[in-house]
Amino acid sequence: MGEAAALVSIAMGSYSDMRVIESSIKILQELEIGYEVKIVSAHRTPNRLYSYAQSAKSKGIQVIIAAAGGAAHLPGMIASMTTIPVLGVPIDSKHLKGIDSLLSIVQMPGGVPVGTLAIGAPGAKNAALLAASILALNNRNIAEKLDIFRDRQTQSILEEPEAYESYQAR
Ligand code: RP5
Repeated sequence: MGEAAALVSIAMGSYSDMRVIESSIKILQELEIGYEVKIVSAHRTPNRLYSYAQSAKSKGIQVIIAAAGGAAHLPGMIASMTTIPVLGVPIDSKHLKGIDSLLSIVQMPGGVPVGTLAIGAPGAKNAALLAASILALNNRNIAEKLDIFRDRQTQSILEEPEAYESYQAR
């Protein structure tokens, strides 16, 4: 997916996580960063998990976004098998509203880090932006696009509430 070679790989535990991961994809597309999306379930497809994590580096992947819900062991398991930075997105699960996912992902014992983002769509959006920041350290093109994104975002926050009506009508 994406025109360019994938630098970011998104792994999600289930196709049902796609509604959250759309927020990552939107940002990666806007910044024109090559990406791939895979469904990798730590407990339902363990063999796929192993080959996914162990082959990521040789495929040229530089950042992994891993989204999972419930007893969300996917990001930690991926991180255990690669030194590529892993950004964990806790899915806003049905019964515990993502608190389960958040605690499962964020509480990694010292030694194998997972950079954990917020629960749900805001976390997915920020995971993509953080991936872009990491890539931007060695990629001027991405750095410029990220600066433009930030400038536009700043411009979209108007000082006077009344100004929003005319701004939104543009
Ligand atoms: C996790 O279980 C997935 O990441 C998903 O968030 C959750 C529920 O999966 P489904 O029952 O929708 O397949 O593995």
